Amino acid sequence: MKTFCCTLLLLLGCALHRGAEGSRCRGGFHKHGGSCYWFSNIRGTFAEARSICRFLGSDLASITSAAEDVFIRGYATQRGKAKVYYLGGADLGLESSWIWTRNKPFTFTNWGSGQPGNSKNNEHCLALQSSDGYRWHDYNCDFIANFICKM
Ligand SMILES: [Ca+2]
Repeated sequence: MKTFCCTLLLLLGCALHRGAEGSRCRGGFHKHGGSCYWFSNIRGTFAEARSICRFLGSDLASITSAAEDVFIRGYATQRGKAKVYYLGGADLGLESSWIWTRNKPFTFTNWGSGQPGNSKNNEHCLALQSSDGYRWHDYNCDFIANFICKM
C-alpha cells in the first residue's frame, strides 16, 4: 500500500509539473505577458544578434505597447544593465521607414530626444541606450551591443 501511494504521488507530481510547463519560459528567458524575453550576456552586431536569437528559437524583440516598453526598460535598468541592447527594429530597406522583423510596422515608439538621428546617414538599427533610460536610439548596425530576444 505504501509503495502504491508513493507511485500515485509521483505520477500526480509529474502530471502537475507537465501542466505548468506551457506557462513557463525556456532557460534564461523571463516571462512578461504572453511572451518570454532573453537579455543577452554576450554582444554582437545587429545581424549576429538576430542570428543568436534565432538559434535559441526566438527572434530579436519587438516592443508593441507602453506596458511592454516599461517592462523591458525596467528589467534592463534593474537586472540587465548593459549599455546598449539591440531590438528587432530597423529602417534598412527605406530610410525613416521603421519596421520590426517580418516587415511589421511600428505601432508604438519611445524614441529618446533627437532620435532617430541617423548620424552620418548610417544608423539603421534600433537599440535601447542605458544613458537615456533605455529609450530608443538608432545605431549603426555594425555597432557591437547586447541584445534582447523574444519568443
Ligand atoms: Ca542615433
